[in-house]
Amino acid sequence: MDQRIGRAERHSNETHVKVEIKLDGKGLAQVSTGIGFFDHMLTILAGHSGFDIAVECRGDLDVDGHHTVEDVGIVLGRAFAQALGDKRGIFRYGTAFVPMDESLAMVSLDISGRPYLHYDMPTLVPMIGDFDTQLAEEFFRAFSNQCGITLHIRVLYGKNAHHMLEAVFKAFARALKQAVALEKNADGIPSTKGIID
Ligand SMILES: [Mn+2]
Repeated sequence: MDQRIGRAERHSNETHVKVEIKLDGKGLAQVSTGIGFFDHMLTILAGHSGFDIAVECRGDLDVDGHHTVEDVGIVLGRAFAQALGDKRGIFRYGTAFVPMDESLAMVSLDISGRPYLHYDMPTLVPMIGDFDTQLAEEFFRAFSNQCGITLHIRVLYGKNAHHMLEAVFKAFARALKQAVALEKNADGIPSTKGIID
């Protein structure tokens, strides 16, 4: 089987983003977005999915982090879709509950071809370091829109915002890992329609 690798870049007046993702990797991350906590989350995404992820973003952080986080989600989603190709042989669904200390996150997703985001999160403190906590939702929406995944995210409970978002990114990584895994003896498209697009 060909290597499942995706590459995408996007240049606008607000950001310059370059992404490479290798699904059957070692969980290696090479990320640089200019936002420390966001780099931490992308590193976690790589480490817990087993994907090798390289992200380079130069964004207009003099405005705020919004364009940077959203546009990384867009480009990562495009690269992920490219790496998946026609989705032949994949498990398609993934669900993970991940605790982090007092917090518990659940992510359930379907690589369905249909973008959808359900995001249910307690109110968080506004900032973690220089990361605006509202932007996590923007990241997941952008990713889901670009690669056509149905994505349900919920933090069941928690107190510390860093723990809650970290649990979400870990659960997202674990769920994605399950969903892209190749099923034994399955080389078809995992849909009774015969396509996922
Ligand atoms: Mn942490």
